[in-house]
Amino acid sequence: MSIRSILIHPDPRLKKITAPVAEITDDVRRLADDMLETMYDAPGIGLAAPQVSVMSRMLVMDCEKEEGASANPMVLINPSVIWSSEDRSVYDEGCLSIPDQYAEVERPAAVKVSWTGLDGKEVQETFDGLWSTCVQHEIDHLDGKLFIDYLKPLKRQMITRKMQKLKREMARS
Ligand code: K1U
Ligand code: ZN
Repeated sequence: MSIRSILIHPDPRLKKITAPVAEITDDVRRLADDMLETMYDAPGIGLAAPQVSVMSRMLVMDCEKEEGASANPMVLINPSVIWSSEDRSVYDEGCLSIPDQYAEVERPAAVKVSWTGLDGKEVQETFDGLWSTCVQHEIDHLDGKLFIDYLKPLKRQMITRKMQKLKREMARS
């Protein structure tokens, strides 16, 4: 397993629609392990393949936050939302590709998602709470969408400028 580097916004790869995973190969299993290790190391509660420069429809997440609870890593291959609740909820979202920037985003409170597991079996599950927010945020990444795309243009522009400055500073050091 190895930690992969996470792309920072703005980057054209974070704006692209990803391609479905055709077959679960050793490369896909290795990518899943690396993505989980990268997510836990960051630390984060989710990570989508394009954030580590792989343009495939795949994400990992673990939103288990209970004190003393054991890890609950999930790997979703070719996920899609098949039902969204009418109820909406607001969460102060962050993104590993937009470090240290947070903003409230409103989304459906619950979603039913279908995906393929690493064992090749089809799975359907309904998520709510932070799991629901996270899975929607990660599926957005697979469709080239960032949480800042839900914000007013001025706020989005302000965050993008901060990220451009951060990338210039990172390039210098
Ligand atoms: O996709 C990503 O960039 C990961 C992102 C997921 C996410 C966070 C909040 C709402 C929706 C989706 C993160 O994990 S940002 C870091 C973060 O939220 C966190 C880090 C450590 C502990 C708890 C949360
Ligand atoms: Zn993100």
